[in-house]
Amino acid sequence: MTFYRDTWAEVDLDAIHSNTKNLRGLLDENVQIMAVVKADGYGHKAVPTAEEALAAGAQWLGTALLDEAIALREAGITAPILVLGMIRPEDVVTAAANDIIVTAFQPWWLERAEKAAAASGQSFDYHIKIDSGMHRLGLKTNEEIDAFASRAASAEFGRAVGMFTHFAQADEQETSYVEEQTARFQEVADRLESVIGSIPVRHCANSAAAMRFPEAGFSLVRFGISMYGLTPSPSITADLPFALKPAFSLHSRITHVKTLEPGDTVSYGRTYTAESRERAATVPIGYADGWIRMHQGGDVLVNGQRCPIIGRICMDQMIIRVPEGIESGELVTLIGAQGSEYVSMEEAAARLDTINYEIPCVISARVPRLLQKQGRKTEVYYNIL
Ligand code: PMH
Repeated sequence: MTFYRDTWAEVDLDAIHSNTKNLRGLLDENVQIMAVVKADGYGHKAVPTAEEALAAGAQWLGTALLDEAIALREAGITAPILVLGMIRPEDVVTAAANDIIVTAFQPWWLERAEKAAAASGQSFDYHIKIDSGMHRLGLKTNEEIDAFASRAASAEFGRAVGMFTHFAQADEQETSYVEEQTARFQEVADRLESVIGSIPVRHCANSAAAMRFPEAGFSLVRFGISMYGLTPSPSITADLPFALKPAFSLHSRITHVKTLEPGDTVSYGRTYTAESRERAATVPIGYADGWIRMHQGGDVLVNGQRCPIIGRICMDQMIIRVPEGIESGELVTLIGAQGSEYVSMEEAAARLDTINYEIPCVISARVPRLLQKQGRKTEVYYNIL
C-alpha cells in the first residue's frame, strides 16, 4: 500500500511477540490467553497484532464489536473470537455463521437471541457476563441471575460456553475491591452452573490483574495494554521480571523551516510570540490525525533533541521550535526514541490529562501504520476514506 504523506506510525510486531511471550511465562501452563484487539488493536492494527499474539502463545481474541470480530474472520483468522461488548440479540445468527462467540448479559437479551436463532435454525455460543462491581454490563442481582439461569437451561439454540467479569480497580495499590469482585464472580458463576450445568471457561483478569495476581487467572486471561508494551498504571510493572516493550511509535518529517523575528507570533489565535530570533519548523500532523490541540507545549524529538510544540495545533499541521541547522525533511519523533531521548506514551498522555491507552487509539486512520518485524517494514495499513 502506497502513501504520499510524511507522517506515519510504526508498530513493532517483535515487541508484541516478546510481550506476549513474557506475559505467557507469568501464567500457569493451563491458563489460556485472550489477546484483546478491539479498537483496531488499540490503534496498532488488529489483524497483524492478532496474528503476532497468536504466534506468540495467545489462543483467543477479544473484540468490543461484532463488526471487529467479522473483520478478523474476513482477514482469514480462525482462532476463537469473543465479542466482549453487547451485540444486538438478532445478530447472533450472523455471529454464529462467522463462528464468533458472543456475550449474554441479561435475561431479555438471551430471550431475544433465542427467538432470532430459532427463526433461522442457527445455534450460537455465548459467554455470560457477570457484573461483579464494574456496573457496566452483566448480571447483577440474584433475580437476574436466576431468571437468566433458568432461561439458559431450557434454551435450544444458545450454549453457555464461558462466564466472565471485569475488574474496576485492578491497577491500583488497593486490592480489596479486586478480592470482593473475585468472590462475587465465583459465587455467581457457581450459582449459574448449578442450574445450567458445567460451563468450561471462566475469566476475569485484564492486564493489571493477570500481572499482579497470576494465580487468579481462572482458565483464561485477557491481555490488552500490556501486550502492546504499555503498563496499565505506573504502580504495576515495578515487580515484573521483564520490561514491557512499547510497540507503537509516531513520526513525521519537517516540511518548512523559517526564522521568527522577536515579536512574530505563531499559528491561529497567536498564542505564541517569539522572544528572540529563533527557528520554527512546520510538521505535517494535526488534530485531524488525532494529534489534538492539547499537545501544544509538549516536546517532540528532532535530531535527538527535545523541541517544543509552539502555538496552536492546526487540523493538518503544527509548528515546533528547533535549533539552528535543522532543515526541511528532518525526522520528527512525536512518540518514541531518538538517540538517548525518549517521549513515552505516558508523557504524551499526561499532557492531555489522560492515560496511555487513549493515545494510540485516537491516532486516526489518516496516519498510516507501518508494521515492522526485525527492523524491516512488512506491511502498511492505510485507509483514509
Ligand atoms: N477485558 C475487557 C472486558 C476489557 O474491556 C478490556 C479493556 C480488557 C479485557 C483488557 O484490559 P487491559 O487493556 O487493561 O489489559 N477495556 C478497556 C476499556 O473499556 N477502556 O479501557 C480499556
